[in-house]
Amino acid sequence: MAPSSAVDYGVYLVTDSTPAILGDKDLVDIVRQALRGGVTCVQYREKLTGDNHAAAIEKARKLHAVTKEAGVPLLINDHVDIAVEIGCEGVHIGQDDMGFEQARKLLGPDKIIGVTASSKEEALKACEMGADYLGIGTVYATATKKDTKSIIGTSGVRDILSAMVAAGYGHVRTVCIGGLNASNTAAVLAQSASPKKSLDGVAVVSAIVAADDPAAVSRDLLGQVIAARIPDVIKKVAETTPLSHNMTNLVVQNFAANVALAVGASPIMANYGEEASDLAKLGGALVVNMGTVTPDGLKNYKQALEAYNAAGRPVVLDPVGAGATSVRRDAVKQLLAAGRFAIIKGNEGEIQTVHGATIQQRGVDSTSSLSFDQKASLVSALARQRSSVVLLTGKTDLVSDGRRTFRVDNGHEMLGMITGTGCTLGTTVSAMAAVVPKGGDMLAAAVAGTAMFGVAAERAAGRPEVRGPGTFVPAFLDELYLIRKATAEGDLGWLTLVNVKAVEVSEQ
Ligand code: 3NM
Repeated sequence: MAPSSAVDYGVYLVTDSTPAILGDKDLVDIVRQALRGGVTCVQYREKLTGDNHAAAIEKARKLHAVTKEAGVPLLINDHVDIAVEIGCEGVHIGQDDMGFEQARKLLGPDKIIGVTASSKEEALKACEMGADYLGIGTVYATATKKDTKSIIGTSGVRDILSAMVAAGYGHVRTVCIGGLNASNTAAVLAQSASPKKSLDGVAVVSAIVAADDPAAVSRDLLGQVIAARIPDVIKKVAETTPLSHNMTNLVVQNFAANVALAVGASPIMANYGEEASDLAKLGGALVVNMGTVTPDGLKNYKQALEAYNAAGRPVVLDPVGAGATSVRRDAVKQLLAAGRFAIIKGNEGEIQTVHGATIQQRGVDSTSSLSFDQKASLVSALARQRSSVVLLTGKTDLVSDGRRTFRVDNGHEMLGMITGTGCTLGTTVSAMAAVVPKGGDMLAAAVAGTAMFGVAAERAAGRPEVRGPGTFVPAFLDELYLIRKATAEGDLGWLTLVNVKAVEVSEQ
């Protein structure tokens, strides 16, 4: 299980075993379905009456077996003793429950302790004590919990987030709770974001537990949560101008450098591996694009990959034409053996090749033989195989980290009429990868870059002066720049064009 700093609080399921919500369904089965849909954190919440203590421990153990298999933390509401007994990942305590310090003493330093907060004062007190995350609420009145302290709405959440930043607790994770569901999550996340801090996710009870299809609702929520992370990634690129080190092919060097500048990164097109150890220390990211691979080039890529891995900085692999020749197939094998890639980006044939299939690509063109479901399974399988985020480009782009898989339906056919758009998407994504903090969400960075790129293409193609590929290129650069600038200034209107959804992946 990941350390507590790497927990994803995006879609946080809180259980409820009361007949009004659970009905006659089996809680473990509901949680299993929710995990399949993409729930990222589970809290077991049970009112103990005195004679159901043993049954609650038994249920907690069963839930823990299911969450462990999914690689998701299980937290216990209130009952620290149950968390200690079953050895799960932590607890959630209210302001009135067992004191924080006592809980920390019983659980030890590595377990997660979350605290409920409904005011700035409560939030800051919990942060001061060392809470790993806050459950902020109640956002909206809810039939699930009638004894809530105060209904604070999204403006109340925003005030708490601002107060946390002002007090130096901007790093403490947060979810909000109360009346959240698939129809209001995107709006709540957008409205509650303060200029310097957004929520990490939403905590829901009835929206999932009482749903006819808990997996489908969880997937819907997951798509909204990941989409809500897009502006923060782009804003951070705009604010920090990260280095995008491109070892790329002869065809796209100039275009890739211009795209890097437009999205707010600082490009360096350095193909000499010897330079990488110095460049890797500058807080950026590397793109290895093997579009015009040579024996010398391959040696340089490997040297740079090792330097960036050693510095703990992300590397994007763009295995251009991987399935076109035996030389390229071998180059992919050598690169995969030489180090770790944070993101692997390619078209269908390239991703199939990286996954180990022997297919014949016609040059750098994409083959197209897989169904949508097969592509979703492929990206998820390769992501797990390589512990990377995998981005498969096409009319619909697919992005996966092996547990969460998304489709991005943005872009325009004009992108296929000019050279280097696939390569420059790699550059864009590298800029986004460069701003992901340790333990942060690399998948959200890849989704952010992909969505920004696709929306810029749509807006460029729609401009009156764009009459074909020649006029598209400058308009596209302008739109990347304009989206970056608007996002940095807090103007997020373009997000209405973003089309990102979580998808179901069948085991194949
Ligand atoms: N805690 P639903 S509100 C468990 O405000 C809980 O602290 C709350 O249920 C708080 O998602 C709540 O069904 C119930 O609205 C939320």
